[in-house]
Amino acid sequence: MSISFNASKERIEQVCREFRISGELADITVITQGHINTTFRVTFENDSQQKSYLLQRVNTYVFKEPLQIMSNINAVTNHIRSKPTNQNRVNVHFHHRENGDNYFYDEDGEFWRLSNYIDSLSFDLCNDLNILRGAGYAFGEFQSALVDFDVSTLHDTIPNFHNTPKRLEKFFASVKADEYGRACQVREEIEFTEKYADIASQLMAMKDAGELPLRVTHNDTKSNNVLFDRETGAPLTVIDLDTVMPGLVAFDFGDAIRSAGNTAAEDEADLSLVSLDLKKFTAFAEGFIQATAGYLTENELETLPLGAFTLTFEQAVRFLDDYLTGDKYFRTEYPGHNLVRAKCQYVLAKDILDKFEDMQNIIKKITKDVLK
Ligand code: GN1
Ligand code: MG
Repeated sequence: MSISFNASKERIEQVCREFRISGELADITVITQGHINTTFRVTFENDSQQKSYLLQRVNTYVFKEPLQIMSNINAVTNHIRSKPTNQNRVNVHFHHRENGDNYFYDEDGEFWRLSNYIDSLSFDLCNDLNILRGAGYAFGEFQSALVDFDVSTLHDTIPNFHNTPKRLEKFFASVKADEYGRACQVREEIEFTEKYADIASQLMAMKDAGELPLRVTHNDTKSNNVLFDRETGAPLTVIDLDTVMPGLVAFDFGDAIRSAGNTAAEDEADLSLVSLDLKKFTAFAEGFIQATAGYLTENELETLPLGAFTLTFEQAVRFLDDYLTGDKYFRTEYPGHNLVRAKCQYVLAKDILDKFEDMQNIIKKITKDVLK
């Protein structure tokens, strides 16, 4: 049983007991996916029967109001549960403590929560087009289930999360301050950012002009945030609802393409391997549009490719900003990791731009086929 992420076995056990988990602690495994929260699979044994749970320490540097994220998640998942759904669906539910809270602050002020563990498959990088279609469908279905949810009741847990112009403003301030003396290493990336800042700001401009509706969006639609059935490959549920907030459809579609449409990993160091795979793009878009076409506006459908560029570009800027400001936001595995991530995302953003027309034609064709 090896534990890193500086949480002791004793602390982990103490927290689980707070959530009224009984039995003998049999195993703790760190789940390394995710760059923000710290996640463990904890297994307890009762009468020779093992049962696992998912334990998370929420990063309160990123999520300043963890109670607000719990409240958003509760509201949204209750709404989804009230809807008719396919038989495959599995729900994430948080355990309560004796006092009724579904969270626990330990004596160091760390915020913990515990949920059921779903035995399933998830993919950081996937070449199976059926799985990608399923991922598109799952994220689309998530959004359609919330189409009648009152957006204004959600807490804005990370204000301006996908406000690209705001992200750019902060980035250029970091370049100017150059606190760690790293800006000289990334002149090319800074220039690229300056050059495409306007295109990447178009989505927000359309939102501000009332041309795109605010909806309930997931906002962190990485491919590994969909769980699949181990046997059938059917999507089971969408996870990681911490960033559920009011947003644009293009955010969810775009961030998913950034992640699932890449021919390589998010942090691939060999940039010659990084590109947008139009087959993956098509598969994801087919699933997504099938689940949403009934209500998406023409503008929304039209801005899906722009979402793919904008979210990839924004992510490049966020990784590079974190590199320039001392790697405080995203967890890194080695020095310079955020720089490697940023370069990969810049190359992908450029390739997405080069394939813009192809993407537009694909979306048009899928929309026509689905709506027919
Ligand atoms: C973070 O925690 P994780 O890995 O699901 C980040 C996303 C980024 C992503 C990049 C709250 O998500 O916005 O797109 O890393 N989450 C937050 O891999 O900032
Ligand atoms: Mg996340």
